[in-house]
Parts: sequence; C-alpha cells; structure tokens
Amino acid sequence: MTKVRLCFHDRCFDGTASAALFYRFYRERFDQSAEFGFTGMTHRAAQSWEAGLFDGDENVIVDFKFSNSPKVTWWFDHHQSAFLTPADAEQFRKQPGPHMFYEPDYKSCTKLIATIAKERFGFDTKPLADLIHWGDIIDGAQYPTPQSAVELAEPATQLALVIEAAPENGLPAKIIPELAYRPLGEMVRLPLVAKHLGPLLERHRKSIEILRERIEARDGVIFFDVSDLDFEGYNKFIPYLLHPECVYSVSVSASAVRAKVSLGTNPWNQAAANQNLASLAEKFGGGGHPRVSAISFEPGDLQRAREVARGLAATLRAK
Ligand SMILES: [Mn+2]
Repeated sequence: MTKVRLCFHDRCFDGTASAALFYRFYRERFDQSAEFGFTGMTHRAAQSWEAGLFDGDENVIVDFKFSNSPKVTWWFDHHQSAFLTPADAEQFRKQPGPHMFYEPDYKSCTKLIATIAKERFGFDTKPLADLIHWGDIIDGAQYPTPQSAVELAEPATQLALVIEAAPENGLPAKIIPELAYRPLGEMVRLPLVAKHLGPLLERHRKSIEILRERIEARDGVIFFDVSDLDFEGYNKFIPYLLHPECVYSVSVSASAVRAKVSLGTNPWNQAAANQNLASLAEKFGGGGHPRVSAISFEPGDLQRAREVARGLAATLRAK
C-alpha cells in the first residue's frame, strides 16, 4: 500500500482545499487505497523542514514553500515567496521534479492543482467545481464587495472561518478527507465543523467592534495592534469594510507560536496600489503575495514586531 505524506498550509482555506483536491485526485488517478497522513504547516520565524517529516512513499507539499529534500515527489505552490533560500530557487529552476508545479500568477493553489490534474492527468474536476471556485475567491480576495467578504453568509466563507480560527489544533487535517467528497453546504453541518461555527461567528461580530475602536486610518493606510488579544484567524477584510477609503493595512497580532505583522492591500481600492507587499515583507524575513504578505517573529520578539509594523505603516503612508 502506498503511504502518502501530504503537507499543506495549515489554518488556511486554500491550503485545506488544495489538500482535499490532491487527496481525491491521487486516489482516483493513482492509488485508491493509498494511506494518507496530513501535516499542517505554519509559517514561523525560524523556517525549516524538520528532519523525518517526509516519511511517505510519496511526499507532497501543497500551498506551501519548496523543500530541497530529494524525498519530496509532488509540490504545488503559488506564493511569490516560495523558496527559503536563493539556492533552493536555483535548484528548482535548474531541475524541477516531474511533479513540481510553481505558478505565482495563480490566485489560489486549489485552482493550480485543479488545472494540472485535469489537463495533464485527466482528473475529473467537475464534482469539486464549487470548492475550486471558492478557493479562488477566498485566497484571491475576489469578493464583489467588503460586505460580502465580512457577512459570512455562504457555507464556503463559514467553513473558511472554522478552518482559519477554530481553537482546535489539527482540525483542518480532519476536515480534508471530508472536504474531498462532500458539498460545502454539507461540510458546515458536520459536527466537527458545526460545533465551532456558532462561537466563532459571535467572536467575528465582536472583532468588528474591536477593530472599529482600534484602527488608526491615516494617509490611505490602516494600522492596528491586536497583539494583546486572542485575535488569531480574524477576518482580514473587516478593516476595508470600516475604512473603504484606505489602500493598505498593516497590523500586529500574536499567538503562542509567533508574533505576526500582516500587510494587505484593499481589494476594492487597488487603483493607487503600486507597492509589492511580498517584497517589502521579504526585507524583514517574511513573504507572501504582492498584494498580501506577512512577517513572523518569535513569540518573545513582539516588541520588534511592533516596531517593524510601525515602520512599515510609515513607509506606506509616505508613498
Ligand atoms: Mn494559497
């Protein structure tokens, strides 16, 4: 029996959807009885792939950074900052594995895997069309309005809230095999999802009021510091609902494993947005996409995270 180690971007709708899509694709096109183990990956200050992680016959990474380990057999990613070192980028450029796919122009990794699986491997993506559609909307911030991104009326956006914010380690890994075969409307009624939804929706509504008080909006840039609160997984679009006139947002948050500076561009006010936020974040050891990026710090480096965030807000205000 084939053993598959599937590493995915944890607590991320696109990462979880990518893993579900790959899971079904691999079972239908390669080995129906393959035994999967799922490992959620989190961006941290000290980035590395821990030894012994790649213990499968197939070792797969989706929606997360490249690994130079020869044990990795599949890799799909769409982040601008996909390589830990220039040497890794060079290695991939010179000799990409036959099942390694890197397309930073894709809005979601879910869509990238769907396209490759369908076009190169004859996988039928139709049963997962809704999941692929929402992966692209959510990761690509392609909601028509800030209201539609914040009201959380759709099963997909409710499931995204649970994946990103539920206080239960390992929950996305439990969701993956269900998400591969069930419609989104059914997913939010599963007990493992439903039990988190009520409390998280309540917390979401409160977070809108907290941000209303905390945000400093000036010169087109939103700044806020919520590192003193349990705010991990808050909805990234609330700031633009409250301040539609702003172009960028800079924030500081904290959890047990990291302090985090987040940079974002207002998806509904991009006409004046000419800053590459992934490149800005890379200067401080972070990364992401041109329109949205982040920098992770050790939990004890919160003060440094605050300084960097203040500095970046000032930089963007001066542009
Ligand atoms: Mn993604």
